[in-house]
Amino acid sequence: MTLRIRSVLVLVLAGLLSFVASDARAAGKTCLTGTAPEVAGDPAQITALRQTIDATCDCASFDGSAGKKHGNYVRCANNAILTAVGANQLRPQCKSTVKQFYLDSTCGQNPKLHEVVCIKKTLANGKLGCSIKPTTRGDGVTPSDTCAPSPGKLDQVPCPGFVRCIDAADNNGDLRIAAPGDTGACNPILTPARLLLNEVSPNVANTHDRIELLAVTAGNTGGITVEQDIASPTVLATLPSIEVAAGDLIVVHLNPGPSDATTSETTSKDELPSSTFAWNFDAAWDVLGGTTGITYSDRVLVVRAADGHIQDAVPFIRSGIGAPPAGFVADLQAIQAAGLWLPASCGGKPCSNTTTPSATAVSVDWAGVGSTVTGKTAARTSATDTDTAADWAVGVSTLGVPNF
Ligand SMILES: [Ca+2]
Ligand SMILES: [Ca+2]
Ligand SMILES: [Ca+2]
Repeated sequence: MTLRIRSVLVLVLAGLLSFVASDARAAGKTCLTGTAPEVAGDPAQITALRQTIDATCDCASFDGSAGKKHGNYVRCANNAILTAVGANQLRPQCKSTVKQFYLDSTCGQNPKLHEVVCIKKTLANGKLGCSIKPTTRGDGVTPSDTCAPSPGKLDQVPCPGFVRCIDAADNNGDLRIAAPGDTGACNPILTPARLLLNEVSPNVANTHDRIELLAVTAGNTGGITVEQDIASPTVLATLPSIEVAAGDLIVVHLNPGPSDATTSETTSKDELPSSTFAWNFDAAWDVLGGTTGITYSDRVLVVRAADGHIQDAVPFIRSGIGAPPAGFVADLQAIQAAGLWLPASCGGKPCSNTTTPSATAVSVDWAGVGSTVTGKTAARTSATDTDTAADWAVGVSTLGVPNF
């Protein structure tokens, strides 16, 4: 009798638990969907996390060897996901959504199988899917047709050049792979532009600071960020998708003000003309940055590619305010160690306030810049980028036009 009551209790409890569990699963489906107000923050949080993961877990370095297998890649991504959740930078409901981006990747897969991103469309219902499929057998040469279409039933398209399903198949950029927003075709492969920091106005009143970037190669700017500091970076701006030509200038308007446009130019340099928006430049791409300005002290500014690699880094100091703080010195040492700034050391030692030359002496001094949008700026003075302080000087603003 007692045993029977216990069994009933166990059954009831099990039922309750499974009810709670299915309820939790339902909550788990609300990432990017649903009407809860916090859902609106998901895309920005996921985008920021993807950049962190790309910078931390370099797909190309997971070559399928011991410790560098697909599982290691997914674990690397998942660690970053859990860290973000712990820091309230990702809602727990989004954990599995983001993890799936990295599960569905070629990173670390067996190199003999020549895996590829494969988009699948079921013709009967138009449903889209995407997975990673081998293009050869284990001998590395015999073709495998697992991503071939099945006439009348299945459209399948391989997307060579992509390492993740989400990058290849999410055509409308809503972070989900689904019809009708997505088509079942591979996204075009965009060549990223390479940008240099070209001119900076870091001390404009009301933090309407300006950063001019120079495209040294043609390509797309989508996802390129401008950041302040290395060890604990602040993202000042994330560039929209613009097809730029070599030599094009981009002016980033931080904390946009009363005479700035309210959107960025993406189709032409005079899309939002200065006749309407007085602070725009008709010969440059005007792009809106975030609401945080540059801290006008001793700071490293960085241009970071969408894949996480630093394209350009420049250490700026403001002479007259004393020796640089430890955070600046460490950031300077980091870009020197990465080969992004010269000299590589100060007399053979990491540059500091006590070395010869000092951390200050190898950095660009931006003291003397103006406090209006037309005031003096720090700018490159030569077309040759030597990654040294000698490339820069403070002078009359040439924002929106070539420096020399
Ligand atoms: Ca989509
Ligand atoms: Ca413009
Ligand atoms: Ca300029």
